[in-house]
Amino acid sequence: MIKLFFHPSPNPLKVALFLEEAKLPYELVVTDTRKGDQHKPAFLKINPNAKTPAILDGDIRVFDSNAILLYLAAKHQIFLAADTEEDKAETLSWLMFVATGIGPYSGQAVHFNKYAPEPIGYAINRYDFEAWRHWNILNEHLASRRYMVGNKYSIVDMAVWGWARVIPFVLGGAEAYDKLPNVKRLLDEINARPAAQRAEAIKTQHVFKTEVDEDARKNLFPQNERLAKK
Ligand SMILES: N[C@@H](CCC(=O)N[C@@H](CS)C(=O)NCC(=O)O)C(=O)O
Repeated sequence: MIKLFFHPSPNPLKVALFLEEAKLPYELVVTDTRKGDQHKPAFLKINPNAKTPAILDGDIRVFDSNAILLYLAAKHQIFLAADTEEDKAETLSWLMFVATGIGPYSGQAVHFNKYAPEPIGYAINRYDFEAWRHWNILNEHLASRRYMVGNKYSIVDMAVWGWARVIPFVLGGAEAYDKLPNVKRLLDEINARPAAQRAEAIKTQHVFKTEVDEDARKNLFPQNERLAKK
């Protein structure tokens, strides 16, 4: 059975959504990043990058959320919008766009707005600007199509969903959805799916640390150690 190493954050939720949609049996392994589970040697063998999500599929380990989506979709031939060469190219392009743009810029926007030890105007402006720029590109893309690729609900929509759920947290409040109506339409459609509701409910069925206290900051932001030594 697949083991899913999970924390209720945007990237792991994409994979939980896929597994729920595909009705693949899986065992959830709580990987509480606020408690430092991502740095444990046993987990680093599964994901040397010390982040969630990761999966074990038998003896095969896969890490990085969009790699997991592609691996599972290809293996089970499900939720791949890849009927044509053009759709395959679009699928890869948008999956990489989410992995290298939407995720990191949204994550850094949150970091500098909410978690940096001191406010740094330049960084706040840069990441807010880039996060908005990436989300606006998705909004524009979705203006003329129901789904991200090929008129089909696919892993690309699941990848977008993981982050679209937290847009208010990333872009400064729920009003951000008013400026991204096409992204919001896709989000609402996926949120209405029972699989999305089951994926969201995982956090209520397991215990995860909720406070970002000093210990959690040490686990999540190890770079701060270097500041302390200066
Ligand atoms: N590129 C990775 C990024 C994974 C990532 O940043 N995961 C976050 C949760 S969304 C995490 O585990 N953070 C804990 C940490 O940075 O220590 C992916 O898409 O899976």
